[in-house]
Amino acid sequence: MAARIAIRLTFRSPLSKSFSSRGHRSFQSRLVSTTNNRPEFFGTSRRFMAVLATGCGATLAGFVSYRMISNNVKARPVKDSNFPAKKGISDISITLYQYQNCPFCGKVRAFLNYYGIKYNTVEVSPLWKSELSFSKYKKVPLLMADDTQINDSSVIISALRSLMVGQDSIEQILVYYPEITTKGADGKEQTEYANRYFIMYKEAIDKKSMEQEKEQRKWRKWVDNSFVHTLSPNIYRTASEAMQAFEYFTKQSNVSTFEKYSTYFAGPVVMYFVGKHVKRKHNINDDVRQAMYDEAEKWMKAVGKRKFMGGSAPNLADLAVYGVLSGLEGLDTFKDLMTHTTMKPWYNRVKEAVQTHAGAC
Ligand SMILES: N[C@@H](CCC(=O)N[C@@H](CS)C(=O)NCC(=O)O)C(=O)O
Repeated sequence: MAARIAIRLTFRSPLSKSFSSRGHRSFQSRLVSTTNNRPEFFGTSRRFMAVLATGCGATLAGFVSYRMISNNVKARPVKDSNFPAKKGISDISITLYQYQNCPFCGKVRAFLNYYGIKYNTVEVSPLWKSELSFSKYKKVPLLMADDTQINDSSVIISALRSLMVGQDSIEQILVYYPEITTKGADGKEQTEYANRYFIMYKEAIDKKSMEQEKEQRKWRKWVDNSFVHTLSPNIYRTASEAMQAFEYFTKQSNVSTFEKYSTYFAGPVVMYFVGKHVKRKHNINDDVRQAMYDEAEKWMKAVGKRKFMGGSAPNLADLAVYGVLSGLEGLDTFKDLMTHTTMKPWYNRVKEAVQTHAGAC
C-alpha cells in the first residue's frame, strides 16, 4: 500500500513537549508481561501494522521500539518525576463531551456508570460543535480528565481503566497510547492510536487473566470495527426509520429548535444516505437487519453459557456492546434486535449492572 506515514505523538497538557524514556521502557516490559511474549503487535489493527511496516520500511519485530518513535518526534527524554503525581480516578474531575446517541459515547458512559465514576457531560451541537472550539480533534467522545484531553472512546476507556488498576498518573498512562497519523493512498489522513485496547498493568498478570484480557480485547475491537457498522444502515434503513431516528435523536441531543427545523427534511434524507454509505463501505449484506442479527449472535455465541463475557461481572467488552446499543433503545432497530436474537436477557443483565453502578468499589 502506497502510504506515507507520519507518527505524531500527542502529548497532553501539562507535558505537551515532554516524553519519558523511562516511562516507555516500562511500557515495553508491560506489554511483554500482558501478551505472554506473543507478538500481538499492541492489539492494533492489521491495517495499521501493514501501514507501519510499509511506511517506515522497518522491520517490526514484535513491536515499535521506543527509539523509532522517539527518533520520529525527536523527543527529549525527561524523568518520570516530570509527570504529576498520580491522582485516583475519584479525585479527577471528568467531563465527557458527547452526543447523547453516539454509540461511541454510549460506550464511554456505560464504562463510567458501571464503575460509579462521577462525571459531567457537555452535549455537543452536531452542526456547529462550538463546545469543542478549544480542541483540534472534532469528534466525540472527547474526555477531559482535569486539564488532560483524551480522544477516542476506546483510548478513553483503556486509559481510565489503566489508571484504576495501576499506579501511574493519567499523563503518564497516555504516553502508552500514542496517536499515529497515516496518509492512505486516497490522500486522506487517518488517525490511529497504538494499544487502544490494552490495559496497562503495573504488575504481571497470571495466565488465566491474560487469556481473559485477550478475549476482551478481541471483542472490544469487534465492536468498533464490525458491530457498530451494522447499526447505522439499520437505523436509517428506510425513510420512515430515518425520520423516527431523527426525531428520537434530536429530542435527546443538543440541537436547537432552529437547527432542528432547518434540517427537518434534510436531516433524515442525509442520514438515510449516510446509512447506505456505511453499508457499502463496510460491505454489509443487503439484508441489513439480518447482517446485524448475525453479528449479535456471534457475540452471544462468544458469551456462551456465561452470565457475562466477563463471567460473574461484565468486562469491558460486555460494557462496549451494551454501550453502543443503549442509545438506540427507543428505535425499531433496537426492538427488532431484542425480538429476533437471543440477546435480550444478556442485555438486561448488563443494563442492570450499569444502572446500579455494580462495578463501583
Ligand atoms: N474512533 C472514534 C470514533 C468517534 C466518532 O466517529 N464519532 C462520531 C459521532 S458518533 C463523530 O464525532 N463524527 C464527527 C462528526 O459528527 O462530525 C471513537 O471511538 O471515539
